[in-house]
Amino acid sequence: MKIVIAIVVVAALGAVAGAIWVGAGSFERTVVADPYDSGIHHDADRKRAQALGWNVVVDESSLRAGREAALTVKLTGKDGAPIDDAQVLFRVSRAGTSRFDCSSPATPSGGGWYGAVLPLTEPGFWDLDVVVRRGGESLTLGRWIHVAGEVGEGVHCDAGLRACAAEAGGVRVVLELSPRPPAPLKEIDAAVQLTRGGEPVAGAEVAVELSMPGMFMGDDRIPLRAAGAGRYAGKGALLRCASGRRDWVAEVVIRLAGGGETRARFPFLAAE
Ligand SMILES: [Cu+2]
Repeated sequence: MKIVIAIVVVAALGAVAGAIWVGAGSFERTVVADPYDSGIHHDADRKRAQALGWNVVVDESSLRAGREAALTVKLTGKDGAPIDDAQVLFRVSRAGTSRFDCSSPATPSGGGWYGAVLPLTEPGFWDLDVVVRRGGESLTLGRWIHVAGEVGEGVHCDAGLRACAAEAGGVRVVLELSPRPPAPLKEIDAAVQLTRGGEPVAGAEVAVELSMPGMFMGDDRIPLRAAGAGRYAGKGALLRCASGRRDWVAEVVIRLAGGGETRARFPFLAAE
């Protein structure tokens, strides 16, 4: 009797798995075949961009759903040299609806980076058109982008598990640590996004200080380097606590270009 039930269960699971697979497959086809009006144009532009050596890379690591989502791309030319003198426009939309259509001119921030703040209000896949104008050329480069869920906020956000945001001196600070959670004696990647009123904060000096509340763990400081569009990133390492404690605080220390220092504290739990 038990064997019969097991066979039925396996068969049922098989049917479910099949349904999911078929569903995912047909979704993929629909999207790829979707003949949205500029599709043919895109293909010609893609070839022209290849001939020119132009390339657009979207920085998805800091992309979070929200009314003021910071979207940044890097534009490069032949041999990967950054292009800073282009006019760039972002156009975003979602498949099958015009409800989310929006466009915005992007602002250059050096090193080939261009950024704009757009309402990417829902997590998931979006279509991005990057319209690049430069020296008589005007090309539209299409990209699929994945927008992650909203950043957590407040004292209960564990920065070891997700991106967390805090306000510090009028600046919105988003911290991301990886791996998740950070492990002692292993390399740790820290990335910080700074915005003020939705605008990226450039030219700041940023570092992440790792400490344990009420316990001196030595100076553990990760200096971050500017990565364009208000983003700062760097690598460091987490120490191991001899007492076995795992509760750390990552404190983002920001020295603003106009002077003045501000700090934001992000508690997190390290891996065992
Ligand atoms: Cu300790």
